Amino acid sequence: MKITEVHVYAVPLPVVNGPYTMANAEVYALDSTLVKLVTDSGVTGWGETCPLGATYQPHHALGARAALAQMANDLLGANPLLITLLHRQMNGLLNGHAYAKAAIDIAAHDIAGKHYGVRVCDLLGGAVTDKVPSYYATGVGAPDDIARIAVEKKQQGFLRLQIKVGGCPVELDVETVRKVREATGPEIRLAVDANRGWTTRDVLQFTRECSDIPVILEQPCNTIEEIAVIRSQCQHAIYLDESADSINTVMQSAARGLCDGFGMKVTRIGGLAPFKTFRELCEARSLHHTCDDAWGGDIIAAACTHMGATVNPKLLEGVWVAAPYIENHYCPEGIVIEQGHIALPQAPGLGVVPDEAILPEPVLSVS
Ligand code: 0XW
Ligand code: MG
Repeated sequence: MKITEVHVYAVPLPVVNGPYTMANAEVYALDSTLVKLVTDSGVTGWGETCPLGATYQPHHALGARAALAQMANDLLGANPLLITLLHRQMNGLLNGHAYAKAAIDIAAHDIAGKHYGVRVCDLLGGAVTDKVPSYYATGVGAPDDIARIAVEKKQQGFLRLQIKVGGCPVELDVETVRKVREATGPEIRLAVDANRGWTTRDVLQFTRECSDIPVILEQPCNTIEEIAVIRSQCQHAIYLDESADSINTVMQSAARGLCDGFGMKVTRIGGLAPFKTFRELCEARSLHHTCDDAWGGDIIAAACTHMGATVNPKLLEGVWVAAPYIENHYCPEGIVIEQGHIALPQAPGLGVVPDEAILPEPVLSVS
């Protein structure tokens, strides 16, 4: 099988009831990149990458499309079924830019599933469930507002909540987390995500003042080095997110005992094939993790859901998708969250297909 066409689309994703607020950013709309691969067998596959603005990570939409433009011509003729060779070819064409290569990887998995007549989760080793647990991430906000949202999400069936903190005095964060815990009770698992926004001093103050509340601290500080400094003084489990930007970093962090898990994104690590390696490493060291992405529509949501379905339930922290923040899905049978869970698509491949009639013209097409 050979890739005969590569098409790249820029798809705007306005945030419903925006902005989406984090310690270091407020976003009102995202700029997603969709990739369509056409093969000589007639099978097509779709991928997506959608950085969360230009500051969440060293990724941005124009960079993704520039990286794809850099590789596209040379990917013509490649066999998308041979995913390891495809990654090596991409790495030989462009150093880094894993978040862009991930869109090709996801489209290749979509093609392989359709070609073999199996779901992407089956290609990834097999699903343990057809109802994949999701979780909801609040924004940063006033303590009473966030507590109210937390109660709403508990009533909607979410069993895990991620409370955004940072970008404000840590005393306010303490008040927010305390009010959320009082409002939602012990049955809701809580992660507190500072998105790199806390200092080591903030972490030490939070962990002291909230030592009675069993939350996960996700990416509390900007760097792994800062987290290493406070790790032994922190009463709470720590997950790395933004800092876990490669398999190598994951291996080093696990070996140094720097974390108890990860908030991991499919595109940041380079796609579903590298994420499978990450999943195996976490299983070898019993490290909990999510299967998320920064943002994106139904294609990336389906990719995260397929991967999430294959993770050992003992270790899966949930699959975050942007669906609750997206009004116009570009896949008619899009990914939706019901009672805190996502129904695993059952059709071969990703199981979702964009309606090309509502997509804009491609910004790049090579054949
Ligand atoms: C909650 N997420 C998975 C979605 C947003 O992109 C941020 C991210 C996180 O955990 O940082
Ligand atoms: Mg995070």
